[in-house]
Amino acid sequence: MTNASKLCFVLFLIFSLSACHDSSEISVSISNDEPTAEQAVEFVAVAEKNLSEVGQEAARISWVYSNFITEDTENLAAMARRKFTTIQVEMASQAARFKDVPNLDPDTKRKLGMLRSGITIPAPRDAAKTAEQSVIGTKLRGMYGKGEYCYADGECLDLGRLSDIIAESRDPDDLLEAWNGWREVSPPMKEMYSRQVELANEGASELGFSDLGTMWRSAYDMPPEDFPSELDRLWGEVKPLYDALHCHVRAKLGQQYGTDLVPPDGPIPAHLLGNMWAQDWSNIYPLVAPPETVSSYDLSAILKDKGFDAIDMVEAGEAFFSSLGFEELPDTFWERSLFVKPEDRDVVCHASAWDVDEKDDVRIKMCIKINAEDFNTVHHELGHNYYQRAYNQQSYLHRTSANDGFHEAVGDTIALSITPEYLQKIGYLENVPDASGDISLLMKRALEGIAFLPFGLLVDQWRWKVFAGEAGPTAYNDLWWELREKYQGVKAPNERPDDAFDPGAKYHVPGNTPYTRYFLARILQFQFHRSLCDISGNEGPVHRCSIYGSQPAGERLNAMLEMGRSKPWPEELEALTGQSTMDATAILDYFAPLKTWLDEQNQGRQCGW
Ligand code: X8Z
Ligand code: ZN
Repeated sequence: MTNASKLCFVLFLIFSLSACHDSSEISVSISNDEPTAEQAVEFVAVAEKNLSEVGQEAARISWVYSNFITEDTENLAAMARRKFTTIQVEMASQAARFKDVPNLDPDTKRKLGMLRSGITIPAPRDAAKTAEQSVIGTKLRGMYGKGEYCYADGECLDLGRLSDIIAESRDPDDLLEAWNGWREVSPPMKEMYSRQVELANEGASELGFSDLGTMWRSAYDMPPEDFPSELDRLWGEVKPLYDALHCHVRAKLGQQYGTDLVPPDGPIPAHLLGNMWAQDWSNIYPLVAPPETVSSYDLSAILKDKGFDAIDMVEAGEAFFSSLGFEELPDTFWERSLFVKPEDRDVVCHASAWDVDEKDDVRIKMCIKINAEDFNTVHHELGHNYYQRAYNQQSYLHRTSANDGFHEAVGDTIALSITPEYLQKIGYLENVPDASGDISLLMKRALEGIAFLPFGLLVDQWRWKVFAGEAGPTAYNDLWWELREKYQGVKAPNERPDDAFDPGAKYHVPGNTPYTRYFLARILQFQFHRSLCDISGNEGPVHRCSIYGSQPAGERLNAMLEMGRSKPWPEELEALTGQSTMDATAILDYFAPLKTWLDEQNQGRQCGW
């Protein structure tokens, strides 16, 4: 199973299993003699067939649970998760038997590796422990989905409404209450989370990995011990740009809120950056914007003025992919997706994309708000769906992305093409801003993409240390803030309570979704964009390029998407970009004019924290 390489779009897969399979039915009979290469091929085929069947049932159960969180659906989801994990672990253990068989063909060898290491949350083979782990995993997800904070006047707000306050309010007290309020959801998760870590580590160890972190790092077509230095290399390349943005933003926040609250030489309090996790700063654009140019525009306002609803937003996304030559989404996508938060029940609102039948029953699940941020997220989710449909001819283990960062990067690549020229072409904008508006445009993009980079990195830096046993439950929160300060230069706005479990207030921690993929995606999306712009014949600056309507770009993108995971990711990257390594120069070149502007602004300021 390739869960480690799949993503929140297939989080559901770890939830279920059809009741009609038990591990004896899916084993290939092997004698006690040394297994042969032929048996390995046969084993992989049977494992793929069964995991695929089971996965499809899994998808349906998890879909219902995520769209309708009740005691009963939670129970069903936990049962399904237990059965599915059991099969995954069984397949992984059997795969280990074949790994040193002589004369294995490279593809089978690679698939055996995927079976062995591709479980996002392995369980110990002890049935009671598997059951315990499944209940914990399901409960944690539900606790996050149902989370809300009740104000003294009795009004209770969910994450969406609390996030609106963080995005819009400029009153530090209101910001602080919303920020703290959401973090009351997670302390009850801490004990369960730590037990989950114990169990998953035991499962990883039974499969031959030192801990779950090593298992996660094994999914990148390179030795797991080399992966962290690859991340350090990329982070080292982009850090100067992040530091310049941080310095400017901190100075502007100091002007807005006063230097008592925002000291000019220290980390920025995390509640002032316009996002619940300070991972995307676009909502504070008005506070940090370059002096207004006549040519600036506000996409959120445009969408609202045009009277857009959630479906209009998704249709706009589909139209973009259609312009590249991708087939329209099937009717079932429109019938079965969740676009709007239901009033009458608890759902998991965190946006996700689903591939229920591994063919064309693709869907998104999202509580869409009419603003620019969600316009981007719609494109992000659709990127997953188009990828899923493109690789549906591949065999089961190859029906995922080249590495998990690729899956996250596709829709984000398309979102870079939402330029003023594009908005004018489709009738959203009357006049295209001249070049004097470029710094504004780049600032908006940087508040989203550059601000995200250290957060994208640190979530798993935290988890890897936790999985490695370097921090136990009493040290979880301190380690979290140590890393947030180290990488992001942000700090908790107040002393954290003893029972705080702030990592649990981020979806991917209770949801157990690996996070490094989003860091990789930020690097890759600019590499993809640069290449697709070249292919589309763009001659201007890359930040003004939109590949909208370019069939050659669409064909080249599709050629990579269709490959799924059939080749090591460097080969697939090369097929699209001509480069076989992840390369931060694309993102740095894209933002070069902004970097020059930021350096000018920062003259005389003390940067760093
Ligand atoms: O979780 C997501 C997507 C679904 S795969 C909405 N993202 C990360 C997050 O929200 O934290 C996209 C950006 C990073
Ligand atoms: Zn995603």
